[in-house]
Amino acid sequence: MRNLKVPEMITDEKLIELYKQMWQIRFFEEKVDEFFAKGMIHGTTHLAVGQEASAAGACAVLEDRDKITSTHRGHGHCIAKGAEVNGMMAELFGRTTGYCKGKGGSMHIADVEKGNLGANGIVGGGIPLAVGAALTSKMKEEDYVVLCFFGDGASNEGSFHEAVNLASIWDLPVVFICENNQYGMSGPVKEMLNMENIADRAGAYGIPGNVVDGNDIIAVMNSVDEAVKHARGGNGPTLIEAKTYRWKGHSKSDAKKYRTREEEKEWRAKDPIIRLRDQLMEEAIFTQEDAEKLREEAKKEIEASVEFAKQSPEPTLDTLMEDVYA
Ligand SMILES: Cc1ncc(C[n+]2csc(CCOP(=O)(O)OP(=O)(O)O)c2C)c(N)n1
Ligand SMILES: [Mg+2]
Repeated sequence: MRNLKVPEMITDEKLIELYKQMWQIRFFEEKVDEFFAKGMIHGTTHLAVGQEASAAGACAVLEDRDKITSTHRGHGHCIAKGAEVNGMMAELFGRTTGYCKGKGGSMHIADVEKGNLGANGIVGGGIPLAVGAALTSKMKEEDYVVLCFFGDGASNEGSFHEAVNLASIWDLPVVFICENNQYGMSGPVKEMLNMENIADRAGAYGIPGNVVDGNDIIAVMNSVDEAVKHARGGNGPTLIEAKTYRWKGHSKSDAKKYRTREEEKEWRAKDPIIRLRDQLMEEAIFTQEDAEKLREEAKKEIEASVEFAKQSPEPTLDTLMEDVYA
């Protein structure tokens, strides 16, 4: 297809859908930010504004039967793996129509039917879970691949090293995708790692490693597609590092004193959504008008999810102990 080299299952229609999906993620996060500040969303939240391309691009090349594990910054992963935004927003608002009937919040959203094994409040916690799911796939011959999202900070957890090693020696069908957004809380990755690329850690475990521009959805798709094929073919895991940036603070009340406004500006200029828009316009896949319409549609859908959440009931006191223990 023209100048855009994309995996074979990615049609023009899919690219257009992905453009809209990235706006859904962006608007979802903006709304969460707004209602958190208004005191209508409780607990805590971690927003992935700026990181839309790694979530949408990586999930785009998966089959429905494939699975993902997510992180504390997981709203984008959820949406990209097919979650309903109404149920997600309702969960954040603590309403009974939410994914966990309003009792879990941001870091407990899972959607097993869609293959999303869940967000995780434990940094690095999803990595062994992904490897366990991949082991299940292999032992039961279920032919699904597991895509494991985690952050740069998580790559310094013991769980990462143990899990990647096991996946490697057992040739498990898992793709590790590290979203390197340059910080783990206030810790710059440059100070937390004595190497340029996290993907180079793949060498220590004898698996392929690949660095991609995490703000380029096309690059993410191509890299993940190759890794998924490698995994499905019985050749074991790959470690992909998607270099990106989180536009917002780590979580609530972050004054971002550990970085400069200039740096933020530089990364905002690399907006992954605008980048795809320009590519699709250049390739005449859609017009500026189409792009604007899709953006508006995404915005309306997210606004509707807020209305859905607000109109949904809160759990009653007598359900306090329900669904708490399995
Ligand atoms: C095991 C564990 N240690 C520490 C924390 C506190 N914590 C929450 S998020 C975070 C930073 C994680 O950084 P990274 O993996 O780069 O993900 P990002 O927040 O940048 O998406 C930390 C230290 C935690 N939740 N779990
Ligand atoms: Mg990080």
